[in-house]
Amino acid sequence: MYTQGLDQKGENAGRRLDDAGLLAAFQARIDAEEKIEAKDWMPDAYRRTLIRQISQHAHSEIIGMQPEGNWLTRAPSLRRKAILLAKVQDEAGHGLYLYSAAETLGTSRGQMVADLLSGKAKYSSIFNYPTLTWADIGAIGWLVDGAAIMNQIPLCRCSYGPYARAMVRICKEESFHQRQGFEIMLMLSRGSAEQKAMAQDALNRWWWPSLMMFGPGDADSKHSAQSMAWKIKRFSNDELRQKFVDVTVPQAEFLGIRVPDDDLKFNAQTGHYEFGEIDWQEFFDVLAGNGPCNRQRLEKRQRAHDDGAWVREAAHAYAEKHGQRAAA
Ligand code: FAQ
Repeated sequence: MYTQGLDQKGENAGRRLDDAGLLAAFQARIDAEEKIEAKDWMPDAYRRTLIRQISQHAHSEIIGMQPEGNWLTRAPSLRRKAILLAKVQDEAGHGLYLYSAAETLGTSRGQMVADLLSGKAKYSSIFNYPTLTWADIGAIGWLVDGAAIMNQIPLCRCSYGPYARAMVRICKEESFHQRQGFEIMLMLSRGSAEQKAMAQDALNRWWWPSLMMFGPGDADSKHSAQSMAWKIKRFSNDELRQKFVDVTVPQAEFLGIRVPDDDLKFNAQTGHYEFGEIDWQEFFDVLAGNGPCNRQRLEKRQRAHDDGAWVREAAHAYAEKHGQRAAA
């Protein structure tokens, strides 16, 4: 019997139970592929890891609306505009599911947003790059959503139930996003010489940052070993990056555009593409807040948060009024 409800807020103090025994029972559940649910006992470090990862994932979805939102008014047709609007709204929905999943672990949305705005919590490096042309919207759908799916399909089997379940719907929507991005790239690459050049330029600028989305190489990934033992992560950063390259290079060939990597080659013996060295200095610079758009993204998020203060106040007042009525 597991100790449900013992540790709902992550406060292990005061328990007169054998930690080693609890930890062993917890790991046995993980090893048996049982889902851990919100009220189950869990080690504080497991809880903290999930809050970190899920909240950063939520922040990525929310900040990720900005580079695409930038093109809503400039989409080349009404059809494209409607599709892009739906996609950007999906990303907002993903952010909200994920904040809710993180809240089941005892944190609050207010705290998570405060950590984002203060710069304490990260969001995906990819969203610190600018969207300069319409082809960038195609490249984001194709590459960024493509990388997101590669990373997130295994998260549907994550050991923490609320996160795993949220990922199922998110992955379905991301698949639609990836298709719409690829379709934009297909139209451009079958279009005029200028359109094809635009598609190539977008691939040139988004390829390497997309590979960085998977995180540092395995040797530098400080959380991977523990997260894999807890079955939060099912594959390492490098394994997922390799899968992404293997799937995406033939797609670029189909589009007739060139992956910007002189070292890229197919190894018939391993069945995998070998690719060049990632510029890790660029990755760590972006993480440190020095990417092309870091400041702009956070400033815009802060402004939106300030502008929305009246909505939060009204929602609180409404909830309070109804709470009082229910109590009366
Ligand atoms: N950017 O030890 P690891 C999307 C940090 S959603 C920024 O390997 P971990 C949808 C990492 O947090 C995209 N930071 O860490 C969409 C840690 O720092 P910390 C987001 C990164 O957690 C599409 C440190 O480096 N997806 O695109 C990055 O085991 C289109 C050490 O790294 C998710 O969040 C990075 N790229 O593995 C929306 C998926 N990589 O926290 C709009 C869930 C690493 O100690 C438009 N997350 N870091 O300060 C994950 O799977 C994992 O958290 C990883 C990192 C794989 C991202």
